[in-house]
Amino acid sequence: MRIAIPCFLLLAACGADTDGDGVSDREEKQNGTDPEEADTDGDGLDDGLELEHGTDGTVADTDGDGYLDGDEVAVGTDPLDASSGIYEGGWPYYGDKNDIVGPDWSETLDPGEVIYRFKGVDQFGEVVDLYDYAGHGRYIAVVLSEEACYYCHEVARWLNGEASMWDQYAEEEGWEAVPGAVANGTVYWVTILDQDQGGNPADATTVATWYSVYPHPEIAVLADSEQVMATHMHIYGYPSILLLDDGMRVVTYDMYDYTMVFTNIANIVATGVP
Ligand SMILES: [Ca+2]
Ligand SMILES: [Ca+2]
Ligand SMILES: [Ca+2]
Ligand SMILES: [Ca+2]
Repeated sequence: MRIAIPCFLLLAACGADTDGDGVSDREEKQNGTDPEEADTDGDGLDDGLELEHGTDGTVADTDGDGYLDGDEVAVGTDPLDASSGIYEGGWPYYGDKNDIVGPDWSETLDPGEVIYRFKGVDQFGEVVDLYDYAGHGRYIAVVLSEEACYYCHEVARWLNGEASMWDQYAEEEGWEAVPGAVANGTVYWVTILDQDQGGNPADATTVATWYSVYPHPEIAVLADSEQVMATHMHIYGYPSILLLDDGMRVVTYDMYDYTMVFTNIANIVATGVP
């Protein structure tokens, strides 16, 4: 009489499991995964777990929704369903964000300082963690605005590809590449509103209204209902914009201005660095 012994009980029955991911070397070869690499596609799920979840061990984002299989399993969204994503807006997600040590910034927000971990409700009513923008190898522009800020509206129009007073500035200053860089994800852009038209704290309605006027698919609009960013940024006027690296460290701080960050973004498009 023969007794079938499952591989996980006796690997000798199926051959060695060199990388210890619960899948034998032989089976890995059949599956196309790497017998010497527990997480072949580097998505945070070991090859054995990929088999359990039915995901593709050789594709980091099996359903192509922009979120890694491992992140989806950790958060609880469906890694096999593109309509089930982490943020409805499709904003980035960073599984290791708790490892960012910060904030450690001064009143002047000098280069290299780690910014405050802001969380605010977005135009779809979801709370977004700013640190989810870290870890993707991209720079992040974070602009603090209010509804009553004229230049903030003009820049939103410009980024949306509508005629704006900014067209002329862009031509004069060499910033023409900025809207395209935001649209194609070369840089991330996050708009934070902390006041509505009447000077009251922004809320979910404020950001939904802003989005209805400027429906940019790549820009999260977040409400800072507690006005904590204004406090941390020591602002004296809107807009004030930060350019951050992918470790949430300040690259540039434009207080009551945009110009240095726009030059940085144009430089990133041209050379890869700000
Ligand atoms: Ca293995
Ligand atoms: Ca994997
Ligand atoms: Ca996915
Ligand atoms: Ca999904």
